[in-house]
Amino acid sequence: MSQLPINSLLRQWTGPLTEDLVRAPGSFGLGQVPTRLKPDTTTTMVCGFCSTGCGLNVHLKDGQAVNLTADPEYPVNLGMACPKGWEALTPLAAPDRATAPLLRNAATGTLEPVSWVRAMNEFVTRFKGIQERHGKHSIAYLSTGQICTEEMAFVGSLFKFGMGGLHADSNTRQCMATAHVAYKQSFGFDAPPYTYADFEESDVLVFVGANPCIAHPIMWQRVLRNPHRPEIIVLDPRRTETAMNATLHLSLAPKSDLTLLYGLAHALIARGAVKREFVEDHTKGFEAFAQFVAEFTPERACEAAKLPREDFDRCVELIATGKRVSFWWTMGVNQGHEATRTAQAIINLALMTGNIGRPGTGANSITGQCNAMGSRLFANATSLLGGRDFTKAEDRQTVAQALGIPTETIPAQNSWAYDQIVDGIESGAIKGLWIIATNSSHSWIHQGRFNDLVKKLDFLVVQDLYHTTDTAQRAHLILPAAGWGEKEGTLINSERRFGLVKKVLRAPGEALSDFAIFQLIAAAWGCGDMFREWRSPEAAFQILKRLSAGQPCDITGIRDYRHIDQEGGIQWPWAESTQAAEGSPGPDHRERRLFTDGRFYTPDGRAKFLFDQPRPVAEPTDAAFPFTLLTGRGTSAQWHTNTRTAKSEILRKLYPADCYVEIHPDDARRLDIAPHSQVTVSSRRASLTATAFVTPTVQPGQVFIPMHYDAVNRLTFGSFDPHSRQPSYKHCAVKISPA
Ligand SMILES: Nc1nc2c(c(=O)[nH]1)N[C@H]1C(S)=C(S)[C@@H](COP(=O)(O)OP(=O)(O)OC[C@H]3O[C@@H](n4cnc5c(=O)[nH]c(N)nc54)[C@H](O)[C@@H]3O)O[C@H]1N2
Ligand SMILES: Nc1nc2c(c(=O)[nH]1)N[C@H]1C(S)=C(S)[C@@H](COP(=O)(O)OP(=O)(O)OC[C@H]3O[C@@H](n4cnc5c(=O)[nH]c(N)nc54)[C@H](O)[C@@H]3O)O[C@H]1N2
Ligand code: SF4
Ligand SMILES: [Mo]
Repeated sequence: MSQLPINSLLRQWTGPLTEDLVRAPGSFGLGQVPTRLKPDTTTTMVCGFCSTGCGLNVHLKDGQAVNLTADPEYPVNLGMACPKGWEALTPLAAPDRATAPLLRNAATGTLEPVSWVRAMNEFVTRFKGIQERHGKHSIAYLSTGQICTEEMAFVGSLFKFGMGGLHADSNTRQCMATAHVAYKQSFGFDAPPYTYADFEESDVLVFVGANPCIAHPIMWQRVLRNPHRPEIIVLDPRRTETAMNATLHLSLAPKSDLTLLYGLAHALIARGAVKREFVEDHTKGFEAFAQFVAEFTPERACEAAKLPREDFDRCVELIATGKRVSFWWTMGVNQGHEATRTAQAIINLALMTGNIGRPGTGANSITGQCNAMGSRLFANATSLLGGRDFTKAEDRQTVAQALGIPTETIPAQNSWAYDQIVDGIESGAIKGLWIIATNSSHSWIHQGRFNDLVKKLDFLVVQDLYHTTDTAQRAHLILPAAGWGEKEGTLINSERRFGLVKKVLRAPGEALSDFAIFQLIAAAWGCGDMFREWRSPEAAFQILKRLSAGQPCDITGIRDYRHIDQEGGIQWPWAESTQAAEGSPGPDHRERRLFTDGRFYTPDGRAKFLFDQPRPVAEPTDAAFPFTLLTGRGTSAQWHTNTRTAKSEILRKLYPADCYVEIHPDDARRLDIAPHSQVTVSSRRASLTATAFVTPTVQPGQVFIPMHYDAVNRLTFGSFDPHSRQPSYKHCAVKISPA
């Protein structure tokens, strides 16, 4: 077993952290931890890019991965993988991997390699110093939906219970905060109800602000396996790859979703398409909702969304007559100024038509990062471990008991959200920041402001695979992390399935798994005792089980990692009582959906209809900035800020090297912009140069730039949904001209 015997290490740890201690065989790892696997074998693990969670067979030679193939048995991907999955091992071998801690030399300004002992001493002295000068809550961290669940829970617990911190958030805020809040308010818990089989069992699929052909290609493959000749409706301003494959594309005006969805509800009510029995037995607030949408006539909806009436009517007809209608949404919804209510407008449609809890139905938010779901439930950042609430005394007590720590160590206050932490840097409230597995300097909205503000920090620590990321280059201290495939743990995919990541490669140099880094920090900070039980990821998994007990995400019935392995992943919930009654999930319980009994997680068991008046966008277009800038995923070969995908020669061949902007032919003609010429795109904040891609996939008056090119967030405008505080990445005003 690749256990890290922190116990024995902590026993020895009476004085300062020494080099010998760090290097003691089998202590913190330092790349020496052997894999648990036989040296020449093939093993299955889940992909570490997107939330689909495909099973990959990794082939080892002499204990090191040499190749991988898509697993034909895994219930998620059934033998398929997208280019990123096929190339997943390549980015690990990149020459710019951080192989030792790097500390900025105050005199020369350069980053220089130091020992782990020096790095830890620096980490502790600087952060503690800041806390002493400015208060405990003057340090914060920003983490990720891209490390293992055990690691997220560890850092969240370490920071809040061990280091006395309060403000912690992650890039899940940029991505899934809206779905999290929408589900919690409507269903009583953050619970995406579906299983991937629903893609195959629907007769009508409605995709809102989602482009699965590019962003979730293997989910799209599952749609293609649907034998019911389904109707596919796509609501997206752009004629995306997904929209091109739809049977009905509603090319709505950007951010007109809420009015359009209320209009659809209005028309469905008028048509008598409401499933009265379901609504009466299992929901609350429908009458008020029906009254509210009375004024959202089809005429009003079509005018706001700039849609032909026939298309609107056809959409109503398909939803009304479909027997199994599923609704799917992604970032076109979550990243908006009224995102939570928009997500709930989708939930309302599913509830009122009784399309939930049955095969092929559901109000289904697709997650983004490989472990966005883990982050939502177990990160201990903005909600307390196990999907609980920091502000509830009872929840704090339960968690304290499960962890064997004093209840008083758990803050009774919620953390600031990402944008509030950034504002905190500006106001001087936040002086120290620790960034883990996210590249904020590229991905945060209105990037220029963020990058100016981080200069104000007394201490910035970045924990990443690479020392070259935009954010790492600004750090005072870089902690070199092992990546997917170099460590163990679980990821939770979009359909709530726990999957396993295994150590199939040795991390380069002195890079350590995030888990081992958190162990080191716990020990160096002087709170190692509190984390004695966190001696390995699998030991931490047993803690997570305890933390889930009695919650909707109860996983007490999952025995251990081997159990997850044997079952091809296990979806939550899987309680001990279920395991006792049913035996292991097996083929009968491989694909499970929630709410089959019509009971939701609210106190009265009813789902709620929630709604609000639509609001104008924060930065409308005008004469000076007449174009709407849309942003999102560009190709299936690019991952976010491209720190990983750009390392593969194969993937690099599958996307344009330089930033490009999609412009409608009418606009290009009017502005004298030739295809493939250079254009300047400016917002009130900054400008960038991009290659013009003249294409009718965008409507006149709109331009689209993929988020993978770092300049894009120089343009975006920092506005946020008031409920989820998720950034509105998909709307700001720009102008374009030939460069
Ligand atoms: N290849 C690849 N795959 C990925 C990722 C990646 O970086 N690369 N990232 C992963 C992550 S973390 C995420 S969150 C997902 C994102 O997955 P998606 O959300 O599917 O991808 P996006 O391209 O961000 O946005 C989807 C669509 O929203 C549309 N949109 C913009 N404004 C509006 C609007 O006002 N209304 C509506 N209805 N639609 C609008 C855009 O035109 C775009 O086509 O992808 C995941 N998968
Ligand atoms: N304009 C615009 N901006 C957007 C979006 C958009 O649609 N439009 N989408 C937003 C969304 S949905 C998301 S999710 C964010 C994503 O934004 P980011 O999270 O900033 O993007 P990534 O490139 O995935 O950054 C992850 C970082 O973690 C590192 N890393 C990978 N694995 C590990 C690991 O195991 N341990 C450690 N320590 N580090 C690791 C990688 O090298 C990389 O630097 O971008 C957001 N930004
Ligand atoms: S679809 Fe997502 S999980 Fe599957 S191989 Fe591609 S990136 Fe990996
Ligand atoms: Mo995301």
